[in-house]
This record gives sequence, C-alpha cells and structure tokens, in this order.
Amino acid sequence: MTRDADCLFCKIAGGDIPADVVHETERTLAFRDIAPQAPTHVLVVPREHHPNVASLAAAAPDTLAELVRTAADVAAGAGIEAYRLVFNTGEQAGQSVFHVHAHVLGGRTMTWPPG
Ligand code: D5M
Repeated sequence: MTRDADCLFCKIAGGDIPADVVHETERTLAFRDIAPQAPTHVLVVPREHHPNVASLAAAAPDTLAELVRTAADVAAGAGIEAYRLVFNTGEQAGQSVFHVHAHVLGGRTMTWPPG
C-alpha cells in the first residue's frame, strides 16, 4: 500500500486522524467534508496515495472505477438522485489536498458555471 507520511488523507485512510466515515470499500473510503458546501458533501478517496485523478487513472484505473462506484453508492445512501462529482485538479482549480478525492455534492440545486 502506497502511503505518504505527510499526507492528510493518507492519515485519515490509515486511521491516524479521525473522520466521519460514511462508506468503505476495499480500495476506497468516503467521509464527510469538514467544511460542507451542500447538505450532502462527502469526499471519496482511494486508500493508496495518488496526487490527482489523472495520476490515479494512469496508475490504477480499476481503483478510479471503484471510487466512482463508491460516490454513486454514497449518493444513493443519502437518497440523492442528482449530485455533482468534482475532482479539483491543481491549485488554481481549487485543489488544496494533493491526495485525489472526489467531492460528492448534493441535496440542493446546483448552479453553473462553478466559481
Ligand atoms: O478539497 C479538500 C477538501 O478537504 C476541502 O473541502 C476541505 C476538506 N478537508 C480538509 N481537511 C479535512 C478533514 N480533516 N476532514 C474532512 N475534510 C477535510 P480540495 O478540492 O483539495 O480543495
């Protein structure tokens, strides 16, 4: 298992930092965002460290597919039919934690374009 000792989400995945976990699979973990932007705002991460979605797709496409399935299961579990799945990629796009994570956002009407 690839972990980065300095990575916040590796520490959450490893159980070293607590999180409000809502769903788990063999290769992914889903937990509530600490600063929710919607009634449902859950982050889905792979247990392994990959910095962004493109590097995850290149290194472990099966894990990316599992992550997307987990996101759909989280939405279904929350009773949400419509949800937004966001992978901020790069600092200018709003990425602040460089361990790939899907934001699952739902429970309210979304606007477009995002800010
Ligand atoms: O998203 C990073 C997200 O991670 C941001 O929405 C806040 C959230 N965050 C930061 N620390 C925690 C902890 N400890 N638990 C849960 N959620 C957390 P980004 O797309 O990288 O800006």
